Amino acid sequence: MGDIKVIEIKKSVYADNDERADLLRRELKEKGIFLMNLMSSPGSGKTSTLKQIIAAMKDKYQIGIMEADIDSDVDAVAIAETGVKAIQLHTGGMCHLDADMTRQGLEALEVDGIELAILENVGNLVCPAEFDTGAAKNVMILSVPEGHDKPLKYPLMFSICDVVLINKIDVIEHFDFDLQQCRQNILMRNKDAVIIPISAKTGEGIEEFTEWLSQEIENMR
Ligand SMILES: Nc1nc2c(ncn2[C@@H]2O[C@H](COP(=O)(O)OP(=O)(O)OP(=O)(O)O)[C@@H](O)[C@H]2O)c(=O)[nH]1
Ligand SMILES: [Mg+2]
Repeated sequence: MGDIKVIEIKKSVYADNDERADLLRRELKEKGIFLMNLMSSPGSGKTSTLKQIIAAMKDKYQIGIMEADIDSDVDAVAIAETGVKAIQLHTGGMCHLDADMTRQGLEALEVDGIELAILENVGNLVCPAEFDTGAAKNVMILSVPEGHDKPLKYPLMFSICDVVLINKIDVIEHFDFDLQQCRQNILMRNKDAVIIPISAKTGEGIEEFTEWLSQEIENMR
């Protein structure tokens, strides 16, 4: 597919990212646009989970997706196939997006009319956690093959996320993954975290998540 819009994001020059993120959050709220920031390690299932979320919610909300990557447009192509508005953001080698970069992405997405905008952040558990994008909610995915100890190793990411989706639950029997221990490790970092086991392959748990998301969208209005 050759008609995917690809935006080369310019590196931010602003030191006051937290203030710029708060400003963006306020502006989006006034416009009635709910921005969700989706983060995880590479390959844990962000794009696959987005496809499930889109299938469940696209009849109810106007959705726009920003796919951030260092290079390539494979994720934006995959999302565009679902029929929702999708653009690819290239970060020029940077491993995260901050509020100004997110604003550049939203402008390129042309968000007027969009009710739910989702940013698939660059895949890693470190840098994206350090920069507030201005999103209304942060959601992360931890997949079963990564192991239940990740909240111990990447504390900041788990502490800033409102929801932790434990993905690839369909293959749990093949891994030494202790779901109960994982829950405890997550709650140790963030006692308010909503934890939902899902499978982006079978669709298990997706409804529980989309119900949470719909409720948050309505709460913002
Ligand atoms: N068995 C199983 N495989 C899954 C599941 N979710 C994703 N996968 C597979 O995991 C691989 C990576 O999935 P993606 O959705 O591309 O992961 P991603 O987080 O978007 O990857 P990056 O954008 O590269 O960081 C693909 O081969 C998917 O088919 C799941 O719930 N169960
Ligand atoms: Mg992806």
